[in-house]
Amino acid sequence: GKARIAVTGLATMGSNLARNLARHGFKVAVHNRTPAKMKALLDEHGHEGDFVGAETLQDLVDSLQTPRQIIIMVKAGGPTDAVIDELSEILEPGDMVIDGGNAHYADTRRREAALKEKGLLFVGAGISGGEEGALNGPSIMPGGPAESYKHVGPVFEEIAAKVDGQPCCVHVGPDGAGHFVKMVHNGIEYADMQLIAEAFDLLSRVGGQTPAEISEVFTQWNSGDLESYLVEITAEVLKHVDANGTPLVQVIEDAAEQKGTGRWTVQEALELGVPVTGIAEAVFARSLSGHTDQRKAVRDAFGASEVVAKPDADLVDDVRQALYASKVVAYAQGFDMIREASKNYDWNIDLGAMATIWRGGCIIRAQFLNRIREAYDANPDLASLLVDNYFRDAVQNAEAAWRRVVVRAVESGVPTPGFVSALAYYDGLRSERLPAALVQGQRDFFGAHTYRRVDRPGSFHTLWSGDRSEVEA
Ligand code: NBP
Repeated sequence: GKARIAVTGLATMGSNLARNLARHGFKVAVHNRTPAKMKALLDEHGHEGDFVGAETLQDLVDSLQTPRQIIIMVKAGGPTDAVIDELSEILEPGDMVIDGGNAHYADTRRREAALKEKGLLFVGAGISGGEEGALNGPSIMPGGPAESYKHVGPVFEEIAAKVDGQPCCVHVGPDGAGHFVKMVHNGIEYADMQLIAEAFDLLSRVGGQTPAEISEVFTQWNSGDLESYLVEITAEVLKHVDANGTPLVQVIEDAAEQKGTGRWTVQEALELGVPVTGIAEAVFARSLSGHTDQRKAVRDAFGASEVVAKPDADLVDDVRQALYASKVVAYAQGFDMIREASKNYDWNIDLGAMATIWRGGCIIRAQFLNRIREAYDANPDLASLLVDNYFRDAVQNAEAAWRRVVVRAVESGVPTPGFVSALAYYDGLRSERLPAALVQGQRDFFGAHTYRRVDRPGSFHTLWSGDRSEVEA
């Protein structure tokens, strides 16, 4: 018989996804621009399931049941467009193209609209979990028309990670919703990693602990509120020594790279006007780390900062609480961003469902996401994750420790932009009055931008260069 589904693009992600499909009993047609990769997949893994090798896209299309479902797993950007263009020439109305790559959601919107014209269904699916996830169960965030999910949803739910028996896959919303949510997922991942790195830096430089000792701390934290994949792998990385017996973390170049989804998240947040300070600080911290010449110039000019270790009995637990509170803020900001985009594009995204499908398969998988799901399930209109009872109590309990840690960091010269900005965000939201009032006054002074008053309705302007009386604008 014909194949149930197809994968084109058989680099790491595509071949692992195809194997995952085959292992779950789906007959899967496979294709790669360079056929050697397709043949290698069949040679090495053909025994794992029912594969059909296709030399050309036309062969691939011919090998499928109708309506056809073809997953594209090629490099994002131009290569994805090239494959979509070619497919749209040979597919028939009702067929479905699924882009499982890391596309920008705006590209997904454009592609969906273009394929709709041709009677084709287009699904932009965010797939998280790297190569391991693709093979053993990723978190899948499919967008596209609701109708498309009827066909591809059951397949995706079958191959996705499962937590408590629930698949880490749900229809996110129309057109670019899936890729948008995947993008924010990656942004949150940046923030979470940065906060963990700051915790390590404090325990190392203020606490005077060795990487092996800090590894133990993270292992302990992993059995509490902070239990997560990222905390778990942090402990693994920290305890690893290289062939010379040196802790690996001490010999890895301290310049962090990025592929761009964190930057996209911040760019989109700026457009939407959502303060995702945790993600922004994480992206900028990576940029700063990469400016090695500039770092050296400033170290030469000022001398390298000397941090004197001053451990105290409370440091480890204070850092744990600061990490937790900062993490709540970073996730609150990320979910705010999804909510704003959902309103903006009419996506109607269920925030609790997003937390649910991130519990397994993906990089930010964590116990914590159960609490987020409960929060949004109890009240889908939460003004902020921070006001949910559980998180309010958690942040309130952590607040004193959080402030102590920020003070320690600032006094000792260990940069903690994630902890500091998260606290500033929290304090900003809590302030009865913000100095934004003064900013409005300044704007009115130099640009007659007007201001509103707290005591009566309307817009006002002070005649700053005249007699400084107030006029209604
Ligand atoms: P790559 O992103 O490295 O892409 C390599 C694949 O793209 C190969 O199959 C290659 O074919 C194909 N390709 C290229 Br390049 N240009 C093409 C063109 N013009 N026409 C047709 N095919 C073309 O693969 P990957 O790392 O497996 O990632 C696949 C997708 O999944 C990407 O969008 C990526 O961002 C996303 N993703 C990756 C990860 C991860 O952990 N790596 C995680 C989540 C998502 P060839 O063999 O003929 O050169």
